[in-house]
Amino acid sequence: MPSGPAMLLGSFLLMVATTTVAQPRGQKVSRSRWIHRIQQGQCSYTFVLPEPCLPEPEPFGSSNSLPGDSPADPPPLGDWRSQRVRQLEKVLENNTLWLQKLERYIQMNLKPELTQAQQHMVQNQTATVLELGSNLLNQTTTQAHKLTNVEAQVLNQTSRMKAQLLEASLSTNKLEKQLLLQGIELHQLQTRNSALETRVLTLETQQQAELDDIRDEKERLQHLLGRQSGALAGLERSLRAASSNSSLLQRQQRQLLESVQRLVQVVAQGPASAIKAAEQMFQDCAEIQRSGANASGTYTIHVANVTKPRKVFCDLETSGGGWTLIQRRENGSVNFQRNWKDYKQGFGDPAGEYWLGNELVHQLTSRATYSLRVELRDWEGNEVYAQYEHFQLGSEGQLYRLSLSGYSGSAGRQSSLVLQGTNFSTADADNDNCHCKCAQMLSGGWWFDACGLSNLNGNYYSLHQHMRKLNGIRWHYFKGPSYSLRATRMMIRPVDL
Ligand SMILES: [Ca+2]
Repeated sequence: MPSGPAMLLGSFLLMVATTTVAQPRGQKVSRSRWIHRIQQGQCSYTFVLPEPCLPEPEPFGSSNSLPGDSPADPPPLGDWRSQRVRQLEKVLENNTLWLQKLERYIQMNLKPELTQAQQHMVQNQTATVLELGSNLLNQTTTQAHKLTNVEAQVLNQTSRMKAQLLEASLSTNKLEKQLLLQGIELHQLQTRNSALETRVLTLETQQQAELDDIRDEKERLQHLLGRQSGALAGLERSLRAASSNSSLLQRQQRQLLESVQRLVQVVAQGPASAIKAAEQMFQDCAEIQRSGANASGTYTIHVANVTKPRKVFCDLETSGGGWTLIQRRENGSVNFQRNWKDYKQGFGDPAGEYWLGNELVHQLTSRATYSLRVELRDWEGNEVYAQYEHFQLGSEGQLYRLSLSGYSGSAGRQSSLVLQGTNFSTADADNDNCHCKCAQMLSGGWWFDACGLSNLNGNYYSLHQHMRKLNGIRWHYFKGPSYSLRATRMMIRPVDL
């Protein structure tokens, strides 16, 4: 394979031959110089060549002619040609010499540069190889160092683990020994336990037998106790009858005294007021019933400490009769949205809807022990009642405080009225246990607590409008908190009827 400079030289020679023989390709600078460029890789070479100088051939027939010779003979054609060939040979010789010179020059100038470049390349490569070698050597030593470190660590770990294994095996041996000892102890305990169990069993059977004896004894005693308590109850009953008889006698004596006083007054006033006095004799419906009346209806009563006689409705049939109605709702004909004074004095019609009045009820219930019966009817035709064994109303100074006890009846599993210590409230007298004003929110006058589970004096709502009414006629344990009832009655009678 030819080397780079040799190829360059070949190209150059080819170029010279081309410029000499064929048409010049380069750029003409002057009359006597030619510039030629060659691109070799990244390098370009520029050559400036002298233009070949050719002697002008003598014109054919002009040479060797002497002046005055006329007409001289032209030279022969063969001489002119040979002359021309000689001239060309001379030119060729010149060019060859010049080329040889050029070749020498190139050889002298290019060779050291080439060898220098080769040496330089070789040096560079050697330096790179040496650097790589030293790097590799460094890395190898580092790795070897790391390896020795790791090896040392592994050896340390192994020795530590061996020591631990040894310790573990020692402790395992100890544990095995302890387990063996414990097993022996456990066995001993089990044998003792079984012995104890048998003893306990025998004791238990003995105790069971004793227990059975005791139970028999207890049953005998209970039987005896039952008989004795029966006898006691009988005694109590007779005692209560005796005491009630005595209180009834006292009461009748008092009433008789009052009647005598009134009769004395009547006699003193004359016969005109005799009929009126007869009406004033009855304090409540129970007395009217005792006097012989047996039909429910409107009657007139005169309560002690109450100046005017009052018309009331008496129920003389329900559950033994003798009931004085203190409240009745049945059709919404009377407005129950009233003030304190109205509820104190009473309002409405005794034959229809009405409220007897807190003052009168207070006077009645403070003279004798009364019971209360509340009767309720819903829009589906169900009728229930709530009965309280004892009912008493405080004075106006006590805000007509309610006292109830002994609830029974069918209007719910428990009372919808708070039994003790609830004051009466109206829209203009807030005596409830709420920060709010229950009477204003729920309407009517009632023993609101805060604000309680009932209000039989609420707004009256007709059928289909009675649901979801918080200010209606409510009794929680009968129909829930927002069902407005169809009809209600509240009535009282003395306990010792
Ligand atoms: Ca309040």
